[in-house]
Amino acid sequence: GQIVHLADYRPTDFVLERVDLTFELDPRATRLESRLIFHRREGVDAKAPLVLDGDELTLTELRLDQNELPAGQYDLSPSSLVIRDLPETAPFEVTVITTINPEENTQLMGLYRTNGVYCTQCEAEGFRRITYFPDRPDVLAPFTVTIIADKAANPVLLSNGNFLGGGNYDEGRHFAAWFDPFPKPSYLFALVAGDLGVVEDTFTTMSDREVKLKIYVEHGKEARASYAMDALKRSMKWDEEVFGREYDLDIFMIVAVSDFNMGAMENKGLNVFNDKYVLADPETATDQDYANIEAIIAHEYFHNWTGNRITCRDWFQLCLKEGLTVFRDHEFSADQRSRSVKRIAEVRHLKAEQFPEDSGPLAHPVRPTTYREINNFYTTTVYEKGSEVTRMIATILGRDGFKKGMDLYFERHDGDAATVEDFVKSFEDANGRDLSQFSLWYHQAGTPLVTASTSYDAAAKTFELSLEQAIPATPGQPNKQPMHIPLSFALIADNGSLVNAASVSGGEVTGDVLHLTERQQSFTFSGVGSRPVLSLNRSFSAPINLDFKQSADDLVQIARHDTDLFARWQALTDLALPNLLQAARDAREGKETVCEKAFINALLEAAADETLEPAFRAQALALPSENDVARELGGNNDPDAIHSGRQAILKQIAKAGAEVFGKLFESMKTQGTFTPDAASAGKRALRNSALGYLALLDGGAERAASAFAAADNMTDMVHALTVLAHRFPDDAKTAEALGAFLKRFEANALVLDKWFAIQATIPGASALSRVKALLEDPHYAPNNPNRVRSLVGSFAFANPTGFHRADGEGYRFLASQIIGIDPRNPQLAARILTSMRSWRSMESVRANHARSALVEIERTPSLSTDVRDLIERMLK
Ligand code: B3K
Ligand code: ZN
Repeated sequence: GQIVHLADYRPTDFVLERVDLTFELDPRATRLESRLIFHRREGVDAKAPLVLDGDELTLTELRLDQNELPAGQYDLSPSSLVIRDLPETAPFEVTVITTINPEENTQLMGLYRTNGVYCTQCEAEGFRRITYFPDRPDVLAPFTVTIIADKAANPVLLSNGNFLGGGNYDEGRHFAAWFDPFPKPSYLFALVAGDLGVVEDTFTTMSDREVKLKIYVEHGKEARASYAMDALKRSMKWDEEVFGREYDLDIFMIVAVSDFNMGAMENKGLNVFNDKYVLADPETATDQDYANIEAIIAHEYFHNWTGNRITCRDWFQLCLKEGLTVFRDHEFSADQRSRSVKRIAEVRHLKAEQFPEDSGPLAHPVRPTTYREINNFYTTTVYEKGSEVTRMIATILGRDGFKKGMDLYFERHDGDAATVEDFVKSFEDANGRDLSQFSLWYHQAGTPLVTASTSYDAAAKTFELSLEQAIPATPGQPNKQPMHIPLSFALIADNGSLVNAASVSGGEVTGDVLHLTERQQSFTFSGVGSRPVLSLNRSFSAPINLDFKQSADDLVQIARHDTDLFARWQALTDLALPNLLQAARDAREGKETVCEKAFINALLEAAADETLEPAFRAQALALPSENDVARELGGNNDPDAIHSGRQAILKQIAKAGAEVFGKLFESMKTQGTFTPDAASAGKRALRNSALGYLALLDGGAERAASAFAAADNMTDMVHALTVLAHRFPDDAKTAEALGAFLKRFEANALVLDKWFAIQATIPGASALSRVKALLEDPHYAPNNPNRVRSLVGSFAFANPTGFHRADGEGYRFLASQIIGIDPRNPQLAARILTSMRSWRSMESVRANHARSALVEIERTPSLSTDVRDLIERMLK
């Protein structure tokens, strides 16, 4: 694990012209003949050797222009193959024959086996585990791939591009050949072979070409792929309509596999998916599962242009494809569903995941400048903050300006391995606008803190807004420059209407956006007849922390009247937070807590407001989480106090709102056959949040148990089961329901994951013994990433009281799990370890236990680079 620096980037010495791969698949000894045609790049020293990357490969033959290479002409190390004395100018062909063992590949990087199916994962640096290759994203070439395999065991043979042909081979084997004409880097290579079922459809593109669509799943699961197919067709259409992007091959394939380290992978023409994000039906999938499938199918499809046609010059540019593609999938989901509700969910996720990363030891810029292990940079900062940065470009340039910039980017860089600078320059050139200050968003880590205060001058009819920005120090970046922060705003009058000021001075204002560019800046609105209420950072136009002390009355005014639903939700959240913080303090001191009436009334008013869509009301009722409260407290956190304080608040709301919740539970029942559309999902969400409150009242366990028994879809079932298990863990009804659920869904791995996750997140000190018992359950599968995440991951990320036990047992347990998982699957171990990223914000007893657990991991010999890199940064 050497540290890689952006500043050291230089192009390769040799240009790769084409790639021809022939695989002879065998579970334990797959043979690959790779033929690579190179030429020396102009101006490169005639003595420069060719350096190929490799990892855990057995080299069996090496030829140059079909002649065996003498031992003296190359050097082999565990991570490279270096070939010397190559032609000065003429193209040459290197033939590399290697043998690999897919069956023993537990890292799930490179070529591996999952349920008897061959499958690959190459991003970021997995192709070097398949063959020696210049395994970096700026080496692009067309690939021809021939796959030879036993026909009975592997009727399906897939790779990227268009199908060339196939047929019988020898001794029960057959073959298939694929050609991908679009030059691509090795990380986008894919191969799948096995016995799979398929769902087929077609899509006619904007220029009237018919594209074959195929989704491959395990036999018997075909019916569960129909929602994914529908989402795919909608994605293809949307990308044509909104971004003008047409699909380019004759066929687009998706394969769902059950062992996968992440969500999915955008390999050219052959996306490989974690089956969790493909398979769904009403009996087994929740509304959240449907929404995730829609978003991830879209995300991977959209990569065809943002990632594949235009790829990254080096891995420092990862946000170029990821941040942009997340932005595109967010916009897609917003168009398919409710835009405001989608925005609320995005911001909740951003604050829950990215904000803690950005304020802890793992903070890094959206475009980092160094890394030790690139796999550790597939972070929420690169993805979600990267998306927010793209969104701000759209906010600053407006819809048309953004479109012009995107069009220019596609036109200029199609076929390129590009950089963040190329991307920003396209927007600058298309709009004649300097975005250099704005670009600091890519380079400065840390969530900016904007402090706002206002004053109204009745005599002068002016309203003044004073703003100050500060960007906290982050690892390696002690001092920060002021950034360009676009703040959407509205002024709301007493009667609830929006006020237009006669003029604004003090800085740039475009439409409803204030451009904060100085460290301190005041905007003065003139011609304002009475004191308005300011709604600031509407739609979360900038990913910042806002310190703006508004009165409860002002927040209620926004919660009632803002035309931006996001801002209404934000106001309700801002009303809730002080109550939750006070409740946590009170709980710590053993005091009763009293929730403010103004907040409860505003919340219940929104809950009962039939002009508001149910999904919005459900979002309002889902108060800030325990982790949200911990983040607001900022340090010295005691999760037990946060939990009991929050429970006390919830109970007071439940009491005050019993009638409202009772009505909602009845009226929001969806009728007829299940449909996963957003409106129906919204009703279920609202009904289920009502149930959550009702379960806090007398007879709660019975209510939850009967809701569980009556549930006719997975959303309602999981929700009722969660309420039962989390509130009444020791009740006989809980044991009975968990048992019934297991019995009914035992054969369905994705539903079993839910069964594990619900139990892993039961709050309280008893959680750990429960989790340990579940590790011994015959249904636990330590080599299946989904299962490990659902048990160990849910416990560490989503069970604050259980995991952060004051005696440190939760941390010690996590350390032993990490140490156990790491040798088999470093990426999985590293991902789960990031649950410790905020350890310094715990109160001192817990923080000391956390440090010891991290040190225990650090002392383990032969840790993976993935885990070691995280541990070192977390302990620094
Ligand atoms: N590009 C992949 C992620 C690869 C992660 C490698 N450790 C999926 C995606 O973002 O679409
Ligand atoms: Zn992506």
